[in-house]
Amino acid sequence: MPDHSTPDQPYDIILRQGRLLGASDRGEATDVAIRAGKIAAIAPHLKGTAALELEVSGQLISPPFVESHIHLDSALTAGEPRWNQSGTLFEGIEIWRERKQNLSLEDVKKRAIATLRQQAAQGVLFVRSHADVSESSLTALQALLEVREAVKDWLTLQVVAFPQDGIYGGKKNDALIEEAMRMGADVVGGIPHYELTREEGVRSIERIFELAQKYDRLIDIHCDEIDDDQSRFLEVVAAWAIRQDMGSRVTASHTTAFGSYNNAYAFKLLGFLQRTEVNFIANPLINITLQGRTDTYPKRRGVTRVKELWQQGLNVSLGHDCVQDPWYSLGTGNMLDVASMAVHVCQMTGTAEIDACYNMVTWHGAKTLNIEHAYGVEVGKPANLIVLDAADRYDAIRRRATVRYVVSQGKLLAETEPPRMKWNP
Ligand code: 17E
Ligand code: FE2
Repeated sequence: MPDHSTPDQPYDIILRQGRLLGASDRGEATDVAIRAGKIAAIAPHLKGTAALELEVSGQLISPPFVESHIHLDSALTAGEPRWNQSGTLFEGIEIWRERKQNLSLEDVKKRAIATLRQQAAQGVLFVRSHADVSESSLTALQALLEVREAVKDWLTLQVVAFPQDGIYGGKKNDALIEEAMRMGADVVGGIPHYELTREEGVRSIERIFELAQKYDRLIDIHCDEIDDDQSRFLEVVAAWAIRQDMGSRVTASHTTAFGSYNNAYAFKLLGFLQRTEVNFIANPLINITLQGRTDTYPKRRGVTRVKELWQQGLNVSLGHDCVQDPWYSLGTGNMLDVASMAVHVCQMTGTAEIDACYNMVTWHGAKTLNIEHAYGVEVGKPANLIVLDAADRYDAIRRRATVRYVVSQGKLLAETEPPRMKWNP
């Protein structure tokens, strides 16, 4: 790779001797130079100078984490107005229904930006957030659209118009989701398993595809987020994706019922899914806590078939889903927590499987968000990268390694010192 630095034209930043991760390699020691917001050069030893030189030998240089599924409108509201005592999805929806009666733009924006800062400091620079649009003032959506603009110099935010109470669960909801499209939501959402009837669930999927076509938007549906083995909306999503030939623009989130389907049906469905390019998002932290609540023992894990989908070559990414909200009172926004939980809950413990879980919070997330063209540490691409205090993917996940540096759009956005222990025997 040519070195374009001259004494009159230094780089902005040079990272020295980090292990640069590609999607399918283990990382070779190299220098990476950044100028004017772009990756300017990558070579084993760059000669130029830079305003900021970072010695990162032995550490990983990776593209940033991608948070493909979170609800920023409800983030940081755990306990308001009350705690979720049953731990179910449905009690969460009821608590949120109360909390969302007194949303203001300030309230949502403040919590969303605080959450995004927490994420970005831990290396997340691309986020897809759902915004509940089944509340008649559309405050959550308006607020997240304003946040998308407010953070755009350091983080890319996609906003999904998410009809939490169902498109047909309230008289105004259908009009509200269409208004959300006109206001500029990036993605159409849905929740077919929570529509009042199976038929309305199917109809909601038709409506989602119609809106996506009309407004030229992506699709991301909360699909079959229940342990009910009869919840079979994923097949409807697959059918529409095949007919409309828009698979890679479509995402099925959660699909936890897939973990409860009988194998005869699941294998047939896997075959249909392979005729699509539908993306999948599992949220292992939330799925393992919300699902299985009606079981005694044996108790199901309530997570979709991550390993099998991945083995079949389908695109699977992982999300945090919640940070301190009515569905999940824990969470810090750390994507390595999410990847670690996937390793455990999905039994992805083989070496290639652990590496895949890392890729599910990086490259696969970028594919889900349809931002691959601008993603990756490659010459000419926007200079977004992180440096992890880790030797490889396995080490990063095992130790939830500290994200040492976060470079966003060519600038050093955040630095964190790894904790240092003093041993006094
Ligand atoms: N709403 C929903 O339907 N499912 C979820 N997992 C969350 C909100 C967090
Ligand atoms: Fe969700």
